[in-house]
Amino acid sequence: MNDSSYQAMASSDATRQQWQLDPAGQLSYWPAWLEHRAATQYFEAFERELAWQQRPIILFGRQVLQPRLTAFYGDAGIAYRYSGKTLLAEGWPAPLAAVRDALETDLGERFNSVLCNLYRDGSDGMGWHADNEPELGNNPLIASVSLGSRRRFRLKPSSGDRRLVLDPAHGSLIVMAGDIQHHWLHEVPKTRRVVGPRINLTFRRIRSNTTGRN
Ligand SMILES: O=C(O)CCC(=O)C(=O)O
Ligand SMILES: [Mn+2]
Repeated sequence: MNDSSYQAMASSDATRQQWQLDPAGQLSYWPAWLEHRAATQYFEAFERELAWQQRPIILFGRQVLQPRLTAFYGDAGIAYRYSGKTLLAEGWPAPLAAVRDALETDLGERFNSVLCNLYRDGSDGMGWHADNEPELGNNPLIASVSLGSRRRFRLKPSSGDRRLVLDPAHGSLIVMAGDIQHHWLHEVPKTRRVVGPRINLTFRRIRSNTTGRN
């Protein structure tokens, strides 16, 4: 991680780096969570098989298309609401279920849904936001798997101009946990660099109760 001089690393070993963030929240990064060959096979399967769509969102009161493709999967009946739309999950394609199972084993957490993003090139991106939809509960644990080209992943405190910067590797895993979504925003900025496609999978647990209770 660049630009982290102000931010002490809580621990680091051969497989994982971990930060206890100030003001709050935990960030962990496994640079090689998946073996390179397995990561490439997953990338190819997901690029080919997932039901990618460019969806409309409301931005500053106007409807525009998201600058990336997305797909949503999960346990049948799980609903995810954003920007006035509801996506309904209809089950898990086998390779996505395999990644979910490996995450559940490694992290000791359960995930009932995954939001998939395909950044086709440098003109695709995702603006500053927090994963704070009420149906995720108060302090969600988000497991984010990156495949394909490296893109910048930046975090900043909700107030202030500091930045934490990661360039998540092919087959890497980022976990955001604790109260990070209350205090930090994250983004994948667009870039003028020539970059190939990147797939990111954010595994989440949506609570059936959508009033914000855990
Ligand atoms: O592509 C990424 O690394 C981030 C994706 C993300 O923040 C999200 O899906 O909410
Ligand atoms: Mn996010």
